[in-house]
Amino acid sequence: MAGTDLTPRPEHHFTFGLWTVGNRGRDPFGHEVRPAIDPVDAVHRLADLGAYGVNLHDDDLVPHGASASERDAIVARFRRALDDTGMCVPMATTNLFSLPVFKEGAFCANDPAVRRFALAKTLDAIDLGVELGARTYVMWGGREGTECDAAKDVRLALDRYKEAVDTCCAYVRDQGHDLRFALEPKPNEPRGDMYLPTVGHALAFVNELEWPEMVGLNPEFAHETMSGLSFNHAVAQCLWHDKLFHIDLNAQRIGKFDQDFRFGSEGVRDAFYTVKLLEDSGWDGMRHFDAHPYRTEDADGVWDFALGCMRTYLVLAAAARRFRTDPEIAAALEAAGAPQLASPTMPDGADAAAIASLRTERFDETALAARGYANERLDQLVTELLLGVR
Ligand code: GLT
Ligand code: MN
Ligand code: MN
Repeated sequence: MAGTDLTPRPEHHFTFGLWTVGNRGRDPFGHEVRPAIDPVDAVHRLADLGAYGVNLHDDDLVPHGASASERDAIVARFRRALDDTGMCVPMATTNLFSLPVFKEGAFCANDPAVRRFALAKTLDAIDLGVELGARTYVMWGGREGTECDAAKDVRLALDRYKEAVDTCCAYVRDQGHDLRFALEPKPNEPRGDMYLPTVGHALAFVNELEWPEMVGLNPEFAHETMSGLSFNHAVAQCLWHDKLFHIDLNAQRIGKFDQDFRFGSEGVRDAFYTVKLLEDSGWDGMRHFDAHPYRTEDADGVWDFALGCMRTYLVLAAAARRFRTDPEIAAALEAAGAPQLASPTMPDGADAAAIASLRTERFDETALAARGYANERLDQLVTELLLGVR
């Protein structure tokens, strides 16, 4: 909408993974098409574009197998880039999916030695994240799952998953770190079927943990959409449970591989309702983009991609503000009965008297059924809002 300021600024809390702008365009059928980006350059470029921070896997910054002195030199140089730009690292995570040793799983591998290796790698990565200031630690179980269901008992795998998360929590408590964990669900890819495939599965899993208050979710737009589910509903349920600890914004079409497209490039309605939800709820966390530039892009296209993610968020946030003030939308919401949902169904509670009174109440079923809810009008207004004519 003309007049809307679409300049990203640090106060918008936009963050990118080093692995997102650093994605080199490799896919299952083709090689890398872009050169590697130095993490220090990524920090500077993102800061210039108005981002607030960068997030990383252990191996994104410190190559696997680096010596302790190499690690310290790399971290010190990266730290200087953060200090020079004012950027921060709000979230860190572990790469438990690239190395061949994790081909059968990491926390849920059948071999206990692989599981112990995965846990040790994670504790090192937690130290790295905390050293860089991270307060959220994402756990995406990229290799936790199967193709051959005969090979792994799901109930035992979940026992081992719980054991790993509990151990990480115990370590963080013992160290006195100010760090919370965010589980990231995904239904499949790279495994045929993955554990904790959706937000609902992960929320239920959290309840079984030793310290459930330390563990929440990191839902990703693409991952819920792969299952054909509504991302904004998933995020809303996370908020309802007080479990939205982080969010991965990107774009995806139902029924395709994990596309990780630029935010809003597909599914713009769901993207709008997600932004509206985050803004209306006053969620004060990061707006993290876990997306990749198209494989068609050269180095310049990477920064077009990053700016595009942030601008689309700001466009949708502006649309959400107009939604709140548009009188025709307010009238349509009234006609839809949207405000009525805030009234309790049992205003006097659920004691015996209230239940007796419910059961003797007279309902005019015909009149109730005859009511129209004006959803067509409301939905068309949203369409026009998003198409920029309101
Ligand atoms: C990987 C994955 C993402 C996760 C990252 C965190 S790694 O890029 O595709 O969805 O969020 O581990
Ligand atoms: Mn993804
Ligand atoms: Mn993700």
